[in-house]
Amino acid sequence: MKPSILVARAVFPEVLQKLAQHFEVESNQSDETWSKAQLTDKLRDKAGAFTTGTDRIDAEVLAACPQLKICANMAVGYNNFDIAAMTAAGVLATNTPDVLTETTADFGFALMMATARRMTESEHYLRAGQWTKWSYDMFAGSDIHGATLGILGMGRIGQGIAKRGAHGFGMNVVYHNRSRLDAASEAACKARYVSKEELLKTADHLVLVLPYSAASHHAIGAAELAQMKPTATLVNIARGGIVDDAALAAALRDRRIAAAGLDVFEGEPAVHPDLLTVPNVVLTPHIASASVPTRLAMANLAADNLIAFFTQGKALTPLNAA
Ligand code: 8YV
Repeated sequence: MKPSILVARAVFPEVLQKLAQHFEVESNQSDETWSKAQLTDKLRDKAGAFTTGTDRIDAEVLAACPQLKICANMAVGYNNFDIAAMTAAGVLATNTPDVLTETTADFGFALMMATARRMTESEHYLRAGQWTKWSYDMFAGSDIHGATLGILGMGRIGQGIAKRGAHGFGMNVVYHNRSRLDAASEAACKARYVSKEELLKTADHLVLVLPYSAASHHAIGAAELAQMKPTATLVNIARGGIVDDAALAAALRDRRIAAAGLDVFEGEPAVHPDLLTVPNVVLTPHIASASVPTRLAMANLAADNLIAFFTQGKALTPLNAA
């Protein structure tokens, strides 16, 4: 008998077909939003799960699902998983590294440019019929080329953004990370390691690409925003909760920094109401990895993790040693 799995969210039909060759699949192609109790109920008799960042797997869920052996996340980030609880329960966790690096770095760079050059703010103005004449300072923003690019979190995506900035736009790249990169990686990115304080003080454009954890909760709050240049921009493509969104909205309103670009939010899909009222912020709905080829590659890697685990006893990109 084929093992039974749950695909918790809608996914590409071809990926579902591939999974159906190996598993009894219960899927959610209508993409209903399940409560934790509903998710737990659906997982109760399953050996595997195909999850996304919106599906929380913690000790409570695991306790109700003793047959569960693996959860394959279609995301590189995995803060929806309680890895310690999964390891304790003998449940393997996998994610989708590498396949989304370049696409997400492209988006981070695009969001930084849109933020610095006030693209959505000016589009709203045009659409509202307010554009009646040219003026010397209309939507004048800040430059990208030659500016100082600050990166907080220098993993694969951070390095991708650094390379775009250093090699494509002649930016001066500084970064801060839990651990310093080796010399060869720093040279490839033309990036200089600095303290968090120096990063905040010197960046013209600060991009956040660090994973969410208790340690990175509100890594950018009122105190950090106060250290940034009043002309600086801030981009968050990492996770909601890394920025204190209320503090950011206040800083944007008072022009304590120039602008922000946000793809992720605390408590998303809800967005802090104050962010919706300030003009100097570009807002996108968590789409940094959303190119068609990349989303397909992510879905295939999550599916291939399930297939490899059940057919060869070994997943491709494991996160724990369950
Ligand atoms: C996903 C992401 O779209 O990979 C990640 O960590 O944030 C995004 O690429 C999202 O998490 C859906 O699972």
